[in-house]
Amino acid sequence: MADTDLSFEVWAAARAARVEHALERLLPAGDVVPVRLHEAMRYAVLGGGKRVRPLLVYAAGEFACAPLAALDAAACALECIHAYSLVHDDMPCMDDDILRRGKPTVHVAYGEATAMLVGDALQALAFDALASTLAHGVAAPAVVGMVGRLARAAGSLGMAGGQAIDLAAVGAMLDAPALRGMHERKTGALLAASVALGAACGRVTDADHDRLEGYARAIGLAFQVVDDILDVVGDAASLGKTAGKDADHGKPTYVSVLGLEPSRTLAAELLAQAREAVAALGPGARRLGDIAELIVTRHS
Ligand code: GRG
Repeated sequence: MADTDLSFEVWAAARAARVEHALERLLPAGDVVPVRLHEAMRYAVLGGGKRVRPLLVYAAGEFACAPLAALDAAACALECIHAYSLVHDDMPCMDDDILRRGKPTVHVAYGEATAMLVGDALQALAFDALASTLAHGVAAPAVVGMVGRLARAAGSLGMAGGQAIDLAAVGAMLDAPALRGMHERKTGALLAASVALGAACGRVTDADHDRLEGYARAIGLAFQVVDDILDVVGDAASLGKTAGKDADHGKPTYVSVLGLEPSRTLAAELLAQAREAVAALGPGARRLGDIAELIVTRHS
C-alpha cells in the first residue's frame, strides 16, 4: 500500500516510530561518558511527547518530495530543540514544574545543573543533526538556509525571546496583539520552522512556499490557543503535565484575555485558515490538514 493511502493515524504512528528510532541513534548511548548527562538527555527526549514538530517536518517534506532520511534528521533537530526548551522551561528559575510527559521533570530526576546541561547539549545536537542532511541529498545552500532558519526560530527573536516576554508578563495584563506577538515567538516560530525545514529538504514553488508559511502561522497560533484552553479545562492525567499552571502563575493567556468561548472560536477560525491553505496546496498536502485537525482537537 502506498504511504498516501494510509489513514492519518497509521501514517502518524509510522512517522513517530521513525523519529523515535532516529533519535535513539542520534543521542549518545546512556553508557557513554559523561554517563549522567547522556542518560538525562535520553530521559528528556525518548519515549514521550506527541511529536507534533517531527510530524510537521515529515508532512511538509513529503509534500515537497524530500528524501526520508533527510527528513529524519530535520525531525530530530526540531524535537531536540523542543525537548531542550521543555527541560529549561520546567526548571525552578522558570516555570518550576515537577511533571512533564507523565514523569518527573529532568531537574527533579537528575538535578538542576544536569538539567541545564541537557538543554545546552540538546540545542547543539540539533544543529549537528541538521548539518547531516547534507549527507542525505539536501544541497549545501539549502542546508545553510535551514541552519539559519532553525537558529532564528530558537533564538532571541524566536522561542527564547518569546519565553523572555512570557516571563516578564507574569502578573501583567497583555492585550490580544501583544499576547499574539509573544506566542508567535515562543511556540509559533518552532512550529513554523518545522514546516519550513521539511519543505526545504525537498522542492516547492514560491507560491506553495507562501501557502506553507500561511498554514504554519495559523497552526502555530492555534496550538497555543488550544494549549491555553487545555490548561483550564484539562487534567494532569491526560495532559501529562500540571494543569492550571498559567492561571496559578498569573500569566496572561488566551483564556484570561479573550475568555473561554472566544478562545474556542479563535481556534476554530485558525483551523479554517489552515484548511484553506491546505486546499490551495492540493492533495499532496493532506497530512498537513490532518495535523491541523489534531492540533485543534487534541486533549493533551
Ligand atoms: C526555555 C528557551 C526556553 C523556551 C521555553 C516551549 C517553551 C518555551 C515553553 C513550554 C511551556 C509551554 C507550556 C508552552 C506552550 C506550548 C508548548 C510548547 C507546549 C508543549 O509542547 P507539546 O504539547 O509537548 O508539543 P510534547 O510533550 O507533546 O512534545
